[in-house]
Amino acid sequence: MSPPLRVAITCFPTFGGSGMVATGVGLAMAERGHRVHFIARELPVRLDTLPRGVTFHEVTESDYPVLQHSGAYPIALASKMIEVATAEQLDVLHVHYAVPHATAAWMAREVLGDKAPRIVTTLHGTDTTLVGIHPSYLPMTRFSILRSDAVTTPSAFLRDATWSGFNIPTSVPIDVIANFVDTEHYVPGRERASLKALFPDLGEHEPVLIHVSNLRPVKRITDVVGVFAEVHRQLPCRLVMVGDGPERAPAEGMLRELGLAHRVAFPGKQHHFVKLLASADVFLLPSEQESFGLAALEALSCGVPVVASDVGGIPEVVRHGETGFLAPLGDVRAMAGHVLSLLKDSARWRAFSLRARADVVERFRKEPAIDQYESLYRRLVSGA
Ligand code: GMT
Repeated sequence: MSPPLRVAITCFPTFGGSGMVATGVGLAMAERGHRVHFIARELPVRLDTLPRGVTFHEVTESDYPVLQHSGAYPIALASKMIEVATAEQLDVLHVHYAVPHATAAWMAREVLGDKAPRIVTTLHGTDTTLVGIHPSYLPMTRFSILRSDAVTTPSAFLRDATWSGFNIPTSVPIDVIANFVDTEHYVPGRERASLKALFPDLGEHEPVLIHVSNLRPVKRITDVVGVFAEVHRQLPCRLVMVGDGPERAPAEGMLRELGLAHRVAFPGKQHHFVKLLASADVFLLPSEQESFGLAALEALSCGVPVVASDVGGIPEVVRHGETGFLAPLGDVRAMAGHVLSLLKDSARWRAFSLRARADVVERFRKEPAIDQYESLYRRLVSGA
């Protein structure tokens, strides 16, 4: 039997898919008996308990006034990586989201020399499509990606966007390891209680649409509101917007202007929202860009059909006409039409729901994804 690995994982600790995937990988590796260290600014959101085999290392920065706004965090992070790698004799350092994590990992390796762990960089989306290719970050991000021992993306879309966006030859390997979902946690289970808690006057058969995100511009929150308003015009319904972010206030304003504010709930950031999610009828994701769409995957796992924009990696997750519908970016009317086609035909909705769950169980279970990460780690450590 191969010896357990010593792995460190770096991610953003905040709400967001990259941190959730990173945490899921780390916890699953620990369940398999590996020693796992999380290195981050704060305890990652989904790491609310530290199971056996898992340690958290907080990156702290000097509060010296001169350093304010200096962007010295990558240096503090690299220093912590060096400390942990040395003390724990790490085999692998797996960073999620390239900016600035892949660069900090490269700096740490320069210092550690022969004793450095293998570096795996998992790109997640805007680190390639938006932030990483911004001229302020591009040269260092490209360099850090190229200096990683392995690079992974959650979708073929993001692999291709990385090759083209950073002008990296396609001969440079990028492994696609699709994001995964805990299908035992994200289970179908329709009940009205969690919806009634948000809408005490909810009618017995009144449909509920749901959206979950960090409510940033890339999610096109006004399109979520637009789709809801269009559907509501033809079929009275409700909308739940889970999460928080800069687009919340404009969305609330738009809903007030439309006279629909009372039909929409904003419960804010939620740690445990699976019951709410599973009880909704349709999940909306009209994003401008999405390397994968983890929230849509969680909805599908609960048997909730998804209506989304046909962009990025979403078509790799949502099967158009089978588990949900895809429409051109910004086509609010088409999306509303798709939602209505599901809500007005219960047999159709049920067929989509069953297929959604079955497709997720077939293609996006956690264990096969963790097998892929584990064999990637083993391959790097063995030097093959
Ligand atoms: O780049 C971001 O928007 C942040 C990132 C995150 O941390 O949530 O989201 C990206 O990574 C997720 C996990 O792999 C994907 O599910 C999201 O689609 C992706 N977001 C974008 O591409 C906009």
